[in-house]
Amino acid sequence: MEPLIITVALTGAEVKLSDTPYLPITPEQIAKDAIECYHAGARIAHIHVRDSNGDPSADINLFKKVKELINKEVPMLVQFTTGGAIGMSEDERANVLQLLPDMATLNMGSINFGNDVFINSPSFIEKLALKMKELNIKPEVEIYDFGMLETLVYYVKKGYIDEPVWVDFVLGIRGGAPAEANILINMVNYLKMKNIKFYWSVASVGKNQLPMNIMAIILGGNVRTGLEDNIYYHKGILATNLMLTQRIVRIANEINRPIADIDFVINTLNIKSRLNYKA
Ligand code: KMH
Ligand code: ZN
Repeated sequence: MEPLIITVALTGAEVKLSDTPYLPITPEQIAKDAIECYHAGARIAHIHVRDSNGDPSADINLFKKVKELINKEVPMLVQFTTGGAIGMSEDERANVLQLLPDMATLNMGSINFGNDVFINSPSFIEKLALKMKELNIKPEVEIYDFGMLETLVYYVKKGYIDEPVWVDFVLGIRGGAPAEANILINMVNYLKMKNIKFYWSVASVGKNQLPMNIMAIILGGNVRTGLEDNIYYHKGILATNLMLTQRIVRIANEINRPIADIDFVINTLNIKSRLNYKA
C-alpha cells in the first residue's frame, strides 16, 4: 500500500488549557510537540497559535517563531491555518501566508461549526486560493460537507487549485457531514468520479478520531491526528500529541502500511516550497 502520510494538528483554536494540561500553547511547546511527532512518523504539522493567556491568536510573530523552531530541527512540512478561530477577520486569517509556510488550509465553504458559524465566502476562498498559488503554498483543502466537493471541483477546473489536490475530509463536526464510513467512502468516490487527481486525509473529532483514522489507513487514505481534534487517548485518559501519533504508527505497522518519509510527501504532493521551485 502507498506510504501513510500523517498530519498532526497540535493545538487548534477550540481546546482550552483547562481541558487538558497537554495542549501545547507557546511557540516552544508547539514546536517541541511537532518535532517529537516528526520523529514518531508525522510529516505535516498543522499549526494554530495561542497568546500568553492560551487564547487563539493571529499574531504572525508567533506563527513565525513556531515555523523557525520546527525548521531548525526537522524537515517537517509546516501547515498554517487560515481558518484561525471563529470571529477572526479575513485579514487576520489570511495574514499567515506572508510567512511562506509550505502549506496552508483552504476551507472549501461555510458551515455551522458546533454552536458557531464558520464563514468562508466564495470571495475569501478565491482570494486565499490565488494567494497560495502565487506564493507556491500548497493548500490543504478542508471538506466538511458534500456541497464543498462540488466547490472544490469548480475551483480545480477554474485553475484556482492545482492538482494533485491535497484534500482533508473533516467529519463529525456538528453542522458538517457525520463521521461515518459510508460518508467518507462516498466523498472519496465522488472526487474519483470527477477525474480530479487528489490525495486525501481524514480528520475527525473526539471519539470519532481513531475509528475514522483507522478507516483511512485501511482504505489507502491518510490521517490527521492531534489534540486540535481530540484530547483523549481512551475514555477518561488524556492524550498527548505524541501518544496519538505513535498509536497511528503502530496501527499502520500492524497492517504493513509503511510510514511516508518526507521526500515521498514532498514529491507526491508537489510541495513547491521544497522542490526549489523556480517560477
Ligand atoms: N478552528 C476552526 C474554526 C483550519 O485550521 O483551517 C477552523 C480550523 C480549520 O481549525
Ligand atoms: Zn485547524
